[in-house]
Amino acid sequence: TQALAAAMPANTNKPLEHGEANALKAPPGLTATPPSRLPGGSTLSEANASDKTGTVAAEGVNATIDTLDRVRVDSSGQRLTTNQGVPVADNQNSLKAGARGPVLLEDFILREKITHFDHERIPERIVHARGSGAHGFFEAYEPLTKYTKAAPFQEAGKITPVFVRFSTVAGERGSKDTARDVRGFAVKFYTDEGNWDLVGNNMPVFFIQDAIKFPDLVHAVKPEPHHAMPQAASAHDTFWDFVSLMPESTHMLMWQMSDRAIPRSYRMMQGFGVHTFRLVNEAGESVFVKFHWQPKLGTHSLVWDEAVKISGADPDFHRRDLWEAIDAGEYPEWELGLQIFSEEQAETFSFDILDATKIVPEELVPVQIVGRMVLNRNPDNFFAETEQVAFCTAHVVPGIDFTNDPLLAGRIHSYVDTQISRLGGPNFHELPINAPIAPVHNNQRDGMHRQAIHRGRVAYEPNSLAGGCPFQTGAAQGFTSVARRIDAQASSDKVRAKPEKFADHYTQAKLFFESQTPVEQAHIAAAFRFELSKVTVPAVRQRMVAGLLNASPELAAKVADGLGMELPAPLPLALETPVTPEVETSPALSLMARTGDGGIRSRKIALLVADGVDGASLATLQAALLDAGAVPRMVAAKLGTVTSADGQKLEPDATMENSPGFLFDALVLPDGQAAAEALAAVGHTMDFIKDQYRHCKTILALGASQALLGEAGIPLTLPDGAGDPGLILADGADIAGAAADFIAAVGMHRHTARDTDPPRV
Ligand code: HDE
Repeated sequence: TQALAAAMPANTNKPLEHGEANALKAPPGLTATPPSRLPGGSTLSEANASDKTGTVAAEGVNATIDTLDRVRVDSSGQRLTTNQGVPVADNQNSLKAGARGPVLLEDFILREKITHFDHERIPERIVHARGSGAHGFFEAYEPLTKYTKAAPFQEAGKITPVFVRFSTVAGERGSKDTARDVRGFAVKFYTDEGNWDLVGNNMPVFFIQDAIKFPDLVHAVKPEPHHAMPQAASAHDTFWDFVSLMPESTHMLMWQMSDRAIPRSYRMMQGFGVHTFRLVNEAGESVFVKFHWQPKLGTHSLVWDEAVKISGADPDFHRRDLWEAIDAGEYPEWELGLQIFSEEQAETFSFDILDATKIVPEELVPVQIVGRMVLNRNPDNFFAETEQVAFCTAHVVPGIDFTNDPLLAGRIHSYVDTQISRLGGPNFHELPINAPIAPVHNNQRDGMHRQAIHRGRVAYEPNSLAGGCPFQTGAAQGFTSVARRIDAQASSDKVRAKPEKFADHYTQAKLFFESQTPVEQAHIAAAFRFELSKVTVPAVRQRMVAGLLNASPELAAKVADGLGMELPAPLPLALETPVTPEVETSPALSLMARTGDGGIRSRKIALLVADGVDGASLATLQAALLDAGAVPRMVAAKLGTVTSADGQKLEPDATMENSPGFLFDALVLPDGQAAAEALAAVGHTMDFIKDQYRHCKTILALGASQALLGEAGIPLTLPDGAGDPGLILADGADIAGAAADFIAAVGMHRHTARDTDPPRV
């Protein structure tokens, strides 16, 4: 069984969660076949031997796991020992001078255990403290040798192992997942030319243009220093004080106030490298590049009221979602897109590509899809992997290079620096999760926690005593920086200054707002209203609205109205001549641009059950949902057997108390007169239905349970009197038809025509 379990990345106990079709089938013997997403049906390992161990993995084994095997510990069947390997006879009683006497200093077993415990914690990340990680692989679709010699892009089908960590930014390590915040999207590629870390976010721009402002930004958004509040929130005075004085933040604020800041799932958000980078080919020629990750499941978000409620009922909402999906073999996948452009092109743009508060609109440079990334294995140990992983923007490989973006420059310094205190010294690259699969040979020695045992007496270069090894490769093989003029605009004096185009703070903020659908715009306005309503100093609110006036008078007016204030005069502009942008709107900036294939795979659906529920129609619905890849859950007033009208014994998965309605993507109210009456008597049922309705989710009410909608005060028509496509009422006659309608409606994610401010229910 152990060998079988090790051979399968997914949890064998859970196959049915995602439908029979996805169940892991173990052929006779122990050669299990994990669900494979690789072309030709081969598994990762069969197609790709592990470079680190140099062996071809056994059939069905993920080669990227092998490298960590030497440090994996499984204690099943083992005796308990001290850290020195000494067997422990009694782990319950300390050594005492007599049963009621004092504990003895001699008790090395007690002291070792307590001492280790006393030092279990390491400092949390100064930002992005809360995160979740997973292993997987990147697969190139086509060789990109024309543009880059970077190892992952050299051949079609080439696989590079990755470890990815998603995070929130402001909250501490134990804070909630669904805060309004930017999400980190950090990818470590273990390439055969060394590690490449693409440390990105789920938004393509940033708050500031220069790294020198970063400590101020972070101090402003973190809990206020006198009372350490609020946790994981930007809705407080110091944040808005800072950003209202920092007009370059306006574009990023639009993104942060949009629904992108409350994703439905890590699996359903885009990722961006943010800065402009360079790709460099064998000939040393370089082009500019922007990196984009596009989720296969489409981009989907929560709504604010839902995010607030989830943070109470399940602070681990995103962590759980990622873990459960991978555990069940429902591997999240993203495609990597590149915007590639030349320096000459860049010079014609109305904005500066070195400015991280600007995007390159896709209308100017289309996104070219070059590969995909699949996350197919959960970590074995959160601390050893997700907590100790150390991403650094300085980790680039031959074929990838930096630009002069002044924000990037600070990052190239910061990440390595911060790991030295967070991970306790300069050898954090030796931690298993950080170690490259490419061999490491150099003359760096010693330091805290050194693990490598270097042989020989030579630790310098040049040398003759070790035959000149390890030797430098020269430009043909090794990393070389692209030789470019320091400043294309030819000013080479030392200055503390910025390029002129950096002073245009509003054109792209406007572009973003104008590119949103009306519902998204309404959510942005509501988010500004909510956040600024938490600000206690009216002058800060006024200054912020004065800044917004320069980006969108319409938005500023809405926000001012929402806050019950007069419109102030706009903030003065830093740039005298207005910029003429290349495009006025860019549809790709809307979350609606990429909603996925309309499928409902991995969506959690609640089926409310009580004694007397109609068993046959419930079973038909459940089967249809499983078939579509969804995760149906029977939810009841309390745990314990529920008996259907036809006498079947059902075991609910959850209760309305432990899993309230807003934790589910959609709701089924099954048929059965007695069940509907029993549910109507429970207040939780009403909350369940109201939240589903308010959050614009699909509700299917069958037969007798339709009465519950009336009892919960659900309007059956939209505000304009039209029918509500998210409310499906059906009698018991055509369950299969009702199931199909329901699945199609859930595939629309939300029914925003129901969305009013304030909400009707
Ligand atoms: Fe970071 N950032 N950052 N950042 N950042 C860190 O590194 C920093 C910025 C991002 O899952 C820290 O290991 C500076 C932009 C992610 O472990 C630290 C500046 C973007 C993660 C740091 C920025 C990011 C971090 C804290 C401005 C998107 C989490 C702990 C110049 C492109 C990685 C650590 C993980 C983490 C510094 C701005 C993304 C302190 C100085 C822009 C995803 O080194």
